[in-house]
Amino acid sequence: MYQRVEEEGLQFDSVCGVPYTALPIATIICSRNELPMLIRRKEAKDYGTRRMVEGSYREGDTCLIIEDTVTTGSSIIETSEVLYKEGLKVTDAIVLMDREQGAVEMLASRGIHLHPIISMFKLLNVLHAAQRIDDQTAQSVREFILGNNTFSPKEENGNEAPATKKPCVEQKLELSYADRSKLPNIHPLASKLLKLMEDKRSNLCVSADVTSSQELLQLADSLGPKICVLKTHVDILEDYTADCCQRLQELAGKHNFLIFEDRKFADIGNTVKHQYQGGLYQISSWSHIVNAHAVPGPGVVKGLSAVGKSLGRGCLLIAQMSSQGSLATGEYTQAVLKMAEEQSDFVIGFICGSKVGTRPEFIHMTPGVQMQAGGDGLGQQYSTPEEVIHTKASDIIIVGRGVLEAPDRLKAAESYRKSGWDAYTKRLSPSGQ
Ligand code: S5P
Repeated sequence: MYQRVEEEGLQFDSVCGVPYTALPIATIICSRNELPMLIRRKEAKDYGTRRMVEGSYREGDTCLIIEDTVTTGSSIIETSEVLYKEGLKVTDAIVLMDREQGAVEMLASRGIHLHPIISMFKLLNVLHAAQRIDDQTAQSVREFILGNNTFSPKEENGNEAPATKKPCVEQKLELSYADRSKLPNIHPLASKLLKLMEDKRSNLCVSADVTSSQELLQLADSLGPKICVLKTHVDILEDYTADCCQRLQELAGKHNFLIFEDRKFADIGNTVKHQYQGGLYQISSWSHIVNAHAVPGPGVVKGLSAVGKSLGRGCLLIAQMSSQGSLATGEYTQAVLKMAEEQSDFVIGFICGSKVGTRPEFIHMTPGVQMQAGGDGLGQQYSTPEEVIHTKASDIIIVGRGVLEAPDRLKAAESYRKSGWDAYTKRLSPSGQ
């Protein structure tokens, strides 16, 4: 744990372990490294100074918190609040094990950067690979964790947050795109996307399903300022040339959006590697994001990652589909989440109908969006931007014909951008209004 403190170059004046389990850990760290240690009392002595924090400190000092495990982060918050009362500052906390049930986000919202040494999902993978736990146990723990990412006031060590703090701790926390872009374990491409979304105030991806290169480029140039992502189906262009994608990249730079080739890879690793890198389209050379079906198993992501990872590309896994009768539901969707967790160095999120995963590092993109709910007669099902972003808590709306078939595409894109953004700000506001 101290090695991590040094690697991160954390600046602090003293160290405090969260009582009680982390006290011996903090003691060893302080003793070995000759650091000043503070002890937070859980109850004031009924004699002597009645101080709640013991040790030598000055007002304005920064104190590093040490903890063994975190679930929601409420024990760290409780300790930091006692330290604040003494005039101390808390900016960082080191924890051995993050159970991934919301602590990183909860603490980030209070200005505390949590540095976990290991996470529950990583631990599960290690134990599972070493055959120390069976498939069923690993899966049921994963499901429990995914289904229990709430900000309950109770920590795993039994510590209850003080009664007065409960409403605050219980409140379901929503991180902004900007906050998520700064999360410590986020993929650089996901971070870039979340940041540009916040900067451009846009969670709109336009699906440029057009058949001429000129029209594609014209769309990219005119709608560029309104969008965070431009989604393409390059294989429907009737006049494709490499120059078209070169120019598309220039426009992505000019208007600060990402390109997402909606190729939906679905073959064995070795085949998708060729399909991604080579052939006529050489997708990996120009598309920031691609997507894949999980149906072939993890090899499909491995194959894509072998090509795209070193280029800084990212992949979305298709966890659900907007089309009627889709088979991507229930256990299949859960298995996709697991696959994403296991390859989060290349998977940046999901194509889905609603938020499916709890990790704020993952980006949820939802197709099948129009201003009015309904369908297209060929199985497509539409929800509104408000439903997708506010009710279903997805991050990005993908809109094709809603924009392409409008009499004024720019005006339509602006109204989708505004609806999507308004739904997001409503979701962020504490009252959800
Ligand atoms: O489940 C899905 C996944 C995708 S990527 N449903 C979808 O509709 N899509 C894509 O989103 C689809 O291929 C199309 O390019 C776009 C939706 O277009 P629209 O015209 O129906 O908005």
